[in-house]
Amino acid sequence: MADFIGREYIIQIMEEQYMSEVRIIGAPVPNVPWQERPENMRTWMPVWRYSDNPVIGRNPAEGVARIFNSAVIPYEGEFIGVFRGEQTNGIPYIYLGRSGDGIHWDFEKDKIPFQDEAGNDFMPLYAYDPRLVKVEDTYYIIWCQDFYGASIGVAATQDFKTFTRIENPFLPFNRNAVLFPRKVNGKFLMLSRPSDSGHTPFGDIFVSESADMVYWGRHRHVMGKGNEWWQNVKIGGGAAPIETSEGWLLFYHGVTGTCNGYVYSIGGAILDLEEPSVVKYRCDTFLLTPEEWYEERGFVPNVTFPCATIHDSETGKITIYYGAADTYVGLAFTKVDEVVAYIKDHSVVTESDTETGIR
Ligand code: BMA
Repeated sequence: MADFIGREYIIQIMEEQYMSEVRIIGAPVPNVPWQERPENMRTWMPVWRYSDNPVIGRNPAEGVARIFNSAVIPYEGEFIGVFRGEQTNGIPYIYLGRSGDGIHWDFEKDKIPFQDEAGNDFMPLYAYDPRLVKVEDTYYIIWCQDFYGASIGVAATQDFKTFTRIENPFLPFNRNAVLFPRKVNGKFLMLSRPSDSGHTPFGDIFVSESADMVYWGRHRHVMGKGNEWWQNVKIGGGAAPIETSEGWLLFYHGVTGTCNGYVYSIGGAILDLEEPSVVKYRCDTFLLTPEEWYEERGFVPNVTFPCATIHDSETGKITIYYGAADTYVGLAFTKVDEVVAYIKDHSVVTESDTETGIR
């Protein structure tokens, strides 16, 4: 409760100081990777790409053919990340990477060595699409793995040396789990996307809560696939939600189907701070869709898949890390006030977005 009053107070101070500007609530990250919006940008979107994309190319490490759909976080003044590395045998695994600037990355040679709580090796058969979120003093890695079918795996670390697997939060089939970066009303919150055993042709985002990261319940529907064509097949959580004075800013992926397969775009929504199953605003246009060669051409063409952001509360700068064409990692940039204004201007919410999501 003290924490909550503290936050209200911080938001109030921020609003007084910056009037109606939208503020990120969180730590400053003055070295957030950044490039200003290009003057000759051909779209009217509030998100623009890094001119030197992709930042991670093919064959980035020994035995790893491609790195994509990966998550990064500030750490000890620099950056650290968990990377989906597609090994040369085709099986995806998670590798640790470090970077001084958030753009150039060095990867550890070996997969992250997960152990169980007794200290025994406890490696998943495969692991993909990791997210990395700090809650209080612990870093959590959340990914998709086999649990008699595609499901969610979780591990905790405090030093990035030992990584302890904790109980799988949900039954199969499930993917795209994303932890919130702080407890809400004293509970951990996790988004997930229940699915099936294949390349699921459906899927809505739900939120579940837990007092201890082991037992999960109070499941609520957050939002379904949209009526808009770019997200009319399925959606899935992307980067960990960013706390702002307007609500939780969520970058997620939306999928449409074509005669040549799925197309993955990046969308944006703002969830209520205290009851995140309620969608306050949801952008009816994509924020970024495959357009560049590294998004359109690769192992799976036409995929932009956000898994993390780095953001600076002082300046409102947000850097989005996204997988491109299941082959590369790209960066895209936005400012919190610009992207929130755009989402609000283009917001279309349905009844299932705005209800608390229990039936
Ligand atoms: C999804 C996941 C993602 C991948 C996407 C496009 O089902 O497997 O890892 O980026 O398909 O292939």
